[in-house]
Amino acid sequence: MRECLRLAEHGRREVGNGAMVGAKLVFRNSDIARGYHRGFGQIHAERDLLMNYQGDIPSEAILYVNLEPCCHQGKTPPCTDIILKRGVQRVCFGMPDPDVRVAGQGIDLLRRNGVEVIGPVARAACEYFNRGFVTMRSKGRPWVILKSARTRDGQIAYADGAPLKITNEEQDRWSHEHLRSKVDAILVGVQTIINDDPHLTTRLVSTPQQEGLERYQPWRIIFDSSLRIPLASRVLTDPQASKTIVVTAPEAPSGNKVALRGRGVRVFEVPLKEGSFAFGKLWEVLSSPTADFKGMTSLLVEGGAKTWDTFRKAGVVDEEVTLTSTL
Ligand code: AOF
Ligand code: ZN
Repeated sequence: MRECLRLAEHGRREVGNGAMVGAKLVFRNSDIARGYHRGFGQIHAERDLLMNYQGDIPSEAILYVNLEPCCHQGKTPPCTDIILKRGVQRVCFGMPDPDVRVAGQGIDLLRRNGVEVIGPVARAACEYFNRGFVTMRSKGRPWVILKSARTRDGQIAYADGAPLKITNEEQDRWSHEHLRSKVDAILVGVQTIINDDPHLTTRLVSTPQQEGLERYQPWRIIFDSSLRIPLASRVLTDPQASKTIVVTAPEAPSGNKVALRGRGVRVFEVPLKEGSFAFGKLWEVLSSPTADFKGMTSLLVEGGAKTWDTFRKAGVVDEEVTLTSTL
């Protein structure tokens, strides 16, 4: 199952609002075939494997997969169809699928058709591995990491809002590699853009993780209810401007929306509720795929104080990372 997760890892950042899934066919302790879910809208891991491998499948062979095989027609056909058609007789799965279209029915269908189904065999590890997908399917929102930095005496900024550099280069490199590069989006409030004009990129990651591919750039989401964002800010003018999403209120000035959209920046409208964005609607917008947007399941909230507060008060923080100044 650990090897299924290793295969599944290739789909990280590619699967949009879906799951990372890997599969292996094992016969007498050796691998016959492998497969994984390569990206949003593409064939699932089991089908990938069974299309890679066209040979006969011995009855004792076991198909290992980290997620219960699906039995629904989604963007691709049900995995259970091809598993049955190809005569796989034993399936071992890591965790049940929390998607309501599957939710145990994949396993039932296989069993009803005489397949021996073993599992869940590593439920906690598999659920943690796919925590973005699991949180989205079970709570309707992404996995949220809140990252903050503070000096040893607890300061996060100067009182007048002037930028205060707290973390050192090594800490920044760490957060680019282990936080920013692992999430679908980085989120900040507009005041952070006004005060610090951050890049919000993964530029300190030394080598692209996958050879031959460009360095991954997560979405950059700016909370800006009245569209105060300066048009000269880095997130709107750098080469990754098309990976910026400004979340604003429907009543924000429409001229500003037009100006942002004209630069290739996405403007998502979310209604306000008691002065903050209505989270239910926000999640809906961020998780719903459109023609050129795959949806997302993980979010890194980088500040500032008001934005952290909004997320904490709403009880939607799954993980907190605080970097403390070394000086
Ligand atoms: C599997 N194997 O490799 C994956 C599964 O829209 P679709 O067709 O891609 O379906 C998405 C749903 O399919 C997703 O929510 C999850 O339930 C399942 N993903 N299932 O058997 C896979 N990626
Ligand atoms: Zn499937």
